[in-house]
Amino acid sequence: MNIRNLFIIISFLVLVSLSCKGQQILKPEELTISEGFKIPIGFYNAKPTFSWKLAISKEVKSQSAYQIVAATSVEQLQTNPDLWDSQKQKSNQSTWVSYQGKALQSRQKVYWQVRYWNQNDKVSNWSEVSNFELGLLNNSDWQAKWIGLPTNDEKVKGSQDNIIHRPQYLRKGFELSVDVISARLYITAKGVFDVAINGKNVSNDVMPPGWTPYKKRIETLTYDVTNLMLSGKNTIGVELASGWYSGRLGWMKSFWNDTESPKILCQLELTMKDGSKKVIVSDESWKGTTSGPIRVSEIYDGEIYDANYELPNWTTNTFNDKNWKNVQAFTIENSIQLEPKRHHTVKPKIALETKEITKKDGAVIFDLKQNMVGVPLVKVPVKKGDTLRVRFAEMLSPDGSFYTENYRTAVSTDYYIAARNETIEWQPKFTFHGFRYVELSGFDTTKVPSKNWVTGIVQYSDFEQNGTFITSNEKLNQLQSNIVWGLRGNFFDVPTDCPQRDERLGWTGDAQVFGPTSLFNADVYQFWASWLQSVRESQYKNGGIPFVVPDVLNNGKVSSGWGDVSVIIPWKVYFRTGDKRILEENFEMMKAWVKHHQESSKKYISHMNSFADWLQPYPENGDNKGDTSQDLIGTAFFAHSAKLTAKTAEVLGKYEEQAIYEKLYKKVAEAFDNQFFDKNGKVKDVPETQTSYLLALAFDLLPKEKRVEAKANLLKKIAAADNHLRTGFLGTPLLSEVLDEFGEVDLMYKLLFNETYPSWFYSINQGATTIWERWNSYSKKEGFNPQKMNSLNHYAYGAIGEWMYERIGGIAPLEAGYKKIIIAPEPKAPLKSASAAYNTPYGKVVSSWEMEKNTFKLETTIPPNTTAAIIVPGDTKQDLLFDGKKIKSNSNVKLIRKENHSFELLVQPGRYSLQSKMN
Ligand code: RAM
Repeated sequence: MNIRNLFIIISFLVLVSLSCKGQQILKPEELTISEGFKIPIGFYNAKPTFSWKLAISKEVKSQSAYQIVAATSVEQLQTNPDLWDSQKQKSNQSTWVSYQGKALQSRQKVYWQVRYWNQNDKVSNWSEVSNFELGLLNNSDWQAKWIGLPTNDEKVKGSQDNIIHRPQYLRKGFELSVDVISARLYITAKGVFDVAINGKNVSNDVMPPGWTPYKKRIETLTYDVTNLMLSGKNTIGVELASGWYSGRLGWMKSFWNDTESPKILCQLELTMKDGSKKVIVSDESWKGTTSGPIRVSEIYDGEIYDANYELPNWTTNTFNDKNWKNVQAFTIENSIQLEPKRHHTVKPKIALETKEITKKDGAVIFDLKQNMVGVPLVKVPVKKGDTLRVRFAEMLSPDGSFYTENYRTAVSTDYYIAARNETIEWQPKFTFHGFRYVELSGFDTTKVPSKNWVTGIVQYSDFEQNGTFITSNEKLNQLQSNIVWGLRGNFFDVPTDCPQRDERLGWTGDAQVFGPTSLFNADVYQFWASWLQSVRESQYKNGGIPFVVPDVLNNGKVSSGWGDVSVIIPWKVYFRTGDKRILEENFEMMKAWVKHHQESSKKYISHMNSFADWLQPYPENGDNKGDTSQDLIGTAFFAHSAKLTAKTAEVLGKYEEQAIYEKLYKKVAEAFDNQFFDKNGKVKDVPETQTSYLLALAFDLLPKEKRVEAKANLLKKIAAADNHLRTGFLGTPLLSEVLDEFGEVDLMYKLLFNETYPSWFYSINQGATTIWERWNSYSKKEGFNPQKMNSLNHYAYGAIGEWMYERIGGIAPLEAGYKKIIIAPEPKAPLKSASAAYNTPYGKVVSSWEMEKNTFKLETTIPPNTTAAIIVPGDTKQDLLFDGKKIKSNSNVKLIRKENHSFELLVQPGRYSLQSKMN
């Protein structure tokens, strides 16, 4: 062979290998564990699940197999995975794959990687190496003690004669003889805390550890503080306030639990350069004082900061604590489970600038033009001795004054007492407010107020947006914005009803109706999974679920439609994520709740107490509970929860139980029909309301023939209300579901686009920037609803979001977890276009449509490892165009039906551009 031929052969081989390389399947991306954690430290679960996404490429439609490896180090991972090698598993599962390796321990760090095979059995590259580190999983991992000062003894009184625990400042200095190479701080509080080491903040977490049923479980935080450690002397300092632990939660004295002095628990674990270990714990050796600058801090009432009490450098080595007291120390109790926090803490997420300022009676009002939740950051000139007063309001009264009646007894006012002439930069730490307006008084009046004196720091549980929804209609976009702000405002570590008045509690009914909508807007799986643990822990022995979780009302009472959160949310979360674990974790709770329903019934008719169709408009009886019969509501939810429990049993492969609950559901449905409906599908013996029909139809409680008649009766009721809704908390989320199922999308559009009371746009027309508690919380004409229970940030009616995304945007799961997706938008006037995007567990789905004269155009993206049914509305006598050409079935697209003014396609992952003629 001559040199030239050799050269040609070598060039050929190089080219072949290069082109093969080009075809290499891209590595899996976005590795997460359990409910979507990225690279957590202090992780809560020693038996995690693994998820990954397939990269978008022409070569990858689906996964046919995967391999996961896990090891104690990166080196081991690549040579000999010492914790787990799943081997090649033939499976299309790329989400929630259970770890099945060696048992993992507290503090353990695990490195892991995954690769997959595509539909043609071609293997991908290995993913990047990911990792997680476990927290302290058992109480026995703690050597530390609960410590604090006996603040209860100080007998300081708050605004309602409640006991106030002055915030405590706790510190400890220690010396290290060897340098640190790794440091972990494990910490929590009976109360809320902020921690610093050597003068530096450990994190920007807001009011950790958050709120759980403290008598059963307190969450712990883990921080990597390696970079904060010094050679030689070190100091740790913790600020501690009562938070949710010992305050006046609940609007009546009988609910308060304000006598227990707050405490902290912390354990700093150090690995030294020479390999040795050292542990610094909270114990009797710590010192504390209540003579620090935060004089008072209360969730409802606000914070008082007195700069005269400042303790410069108190978290550094230079501070002298000889005048501080010795703390009290208490051994940890076995009855309270200490568990790593299982969802993200509250964080400062958005900074809102002031848009407008006005002067009023010597004060200045700052308008952020958005109702929000969090704290103000004030940068204000003050003079020594001044008391700066910071007040809040969600809205102004017509005369420009502050509307604060709806805060009820929550004083919601912060104070800053100035020690020097200066421009301060300050924000309260252990309280939060719900507001759009901030009023300042008591500043240096020689200075001219300016907008930058106040910034709104929006705080909420640290999740990211997961879905987007935008249309050609401004008011609908405003409604979407109001829904998202309702979510931001009421996901403050737990789901709350409202964020501003003397309540802010984890109302179960509100969570039940809004949960599904929240799952579209944000990655809140962790948030719900975590709160459901609190719900389980709060369930009464008789299976009852309290009104609020954590159960600060502690009155043993239940309500139908509220307690059903225990069944509905696990099911909805499962259906959106496809993760069976949420069902496994909650199955026992569901069964116990259904049993409680059963015990509250006679002959399958419920007599359970209920808040009923809470805040229904125009109640004939004038009651907040509306007109729909409580027994009817209770029986409907009894049947529905039994049915969802049956479905859960089926998913979990518990077929005997499935049969039991199916039978129960049928029995209850039959009793419901006999008791509340006549033979013409009309409500009998109890008030005939929109909600009674909605419950019967949504929960499938009538025989088939009667459904049609019941629907006709529902339509009559709606027509009699001048085509307006008459639904409260329970009925509203079912309106869209039922009208849609029965082919009444036009009517649903009508209700959604109604401008007059009661409707969603009514509040928008009155200037709402969040969802209100009442359909008529305020009107430009009549002012505020005279009832004091009048929150302007209450997410329940935002439950319409679910339908907006699924049917206006057009994205819904057809199978659990969006393994099979349905893209079926309903384009109707007055909309000209709508666009939705959602990050499913498999990747991003897009559905974006527009109407141009009579041409309908749809752009959609379907992620790898899923399939989708696409329903395109249009005149089926004319052609459906795909990428501008007449559609032809191929391996990616199959036209499976053409009827009823629509085309139905079955498609593989990819991007599709479709076009039809409407007539
Ligand atoms: C009020 C709130 C809350 C509701 C209960 C029944 O406290 O409006 O949202 O769930 O009542």
